[in-house]
Amino acid sequence: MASGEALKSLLTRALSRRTLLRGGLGLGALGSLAAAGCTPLRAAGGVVAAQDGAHALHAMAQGYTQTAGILMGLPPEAPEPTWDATTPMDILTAYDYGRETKLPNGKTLREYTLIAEETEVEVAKGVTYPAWTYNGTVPGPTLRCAEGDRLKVYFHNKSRHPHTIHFHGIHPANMDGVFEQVPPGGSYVYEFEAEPFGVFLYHCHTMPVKKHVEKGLYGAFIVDPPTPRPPAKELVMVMNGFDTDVDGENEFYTVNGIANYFVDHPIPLKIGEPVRLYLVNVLEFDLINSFHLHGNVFKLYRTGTSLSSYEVTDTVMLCQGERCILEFTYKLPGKYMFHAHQSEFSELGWMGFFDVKA
Ligand SMILES: [Cu+2]
Repeated sequence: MASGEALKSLLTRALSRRTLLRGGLGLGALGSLAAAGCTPLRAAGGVVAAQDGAHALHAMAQGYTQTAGILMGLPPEAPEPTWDATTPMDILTAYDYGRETKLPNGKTLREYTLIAEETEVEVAKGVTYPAWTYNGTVPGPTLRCAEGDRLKVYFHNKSRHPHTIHFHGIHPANMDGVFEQVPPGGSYVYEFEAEPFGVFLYHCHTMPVKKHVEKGLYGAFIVDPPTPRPPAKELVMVMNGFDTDVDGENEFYTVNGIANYFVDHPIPLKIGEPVRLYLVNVLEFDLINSFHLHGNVFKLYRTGTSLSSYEVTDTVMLCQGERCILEFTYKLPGKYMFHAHQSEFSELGWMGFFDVKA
């Protein structure tokens, strides 16, 4: 039988472990925390991060912290961010192709700068939200390139929390934005070859991921096929939501960041004009989202990874993180609605119009 003292010690240990685990601090992280102590974090490139205690603890609490490759400050060779879209209408047609140069092997190098910041954004008429953003908007820049391009993404964290960038698509494990948590003031350079072609997304992968995504750290990532798709009017819609009263549910549902924006500002289209819509779902909290087109049907290319395989429908349902390309053409003039086919979402802002004219 355990003595009173032994039992007390056991209970204390169990309790502190549970408390730590509840805070997200796993046993593996405890090891790295002890190893890191209060000394500056070191990486292959030398002393890089003298974090203050609270932020170091926060980063370690993610459980995945590795510091290799993390720099302090933005590397001087990083290009100036060029993303200047502000409204959902801007985001519909804005692409960030990065700084383009040729490598000695003839391949294209594209260099992008993404900066995580805390930004107050408008999410509905008269409603602002304290978001976490890449380059100041929710969604962040639509990064665009072609299959086979070499990409270098300079990520700098100007916020008070650790963040990363996790890209969907093929790349090495240390470019995946999971293990290398970038502390406040830190930077990381993601470098990989863009493949395969399709419509992807990027988002922060710091735990709790639910929080870091819901706060606004995401954007569309389009990889064009080596032979470009046929000409069309191209649009990008990122479907999301905002939990403005912090109750773990969305109060507003949007495309490109502001509820009902495309009700007030219908998207102009022309009769007979081919339209290609890159659709990304990053909605947090709700398991699915959808897109329904009125007065028409579309070709649905799931994930955009095939040029020939599609289905023809008028509604597509996407889980969080799923993407697709829709192609359609209007034959007749008029105002046509598009919206989530979850009526609740559409009533809370996920609705808009195409205004089709001759
Ligand atoms: Cu984050």
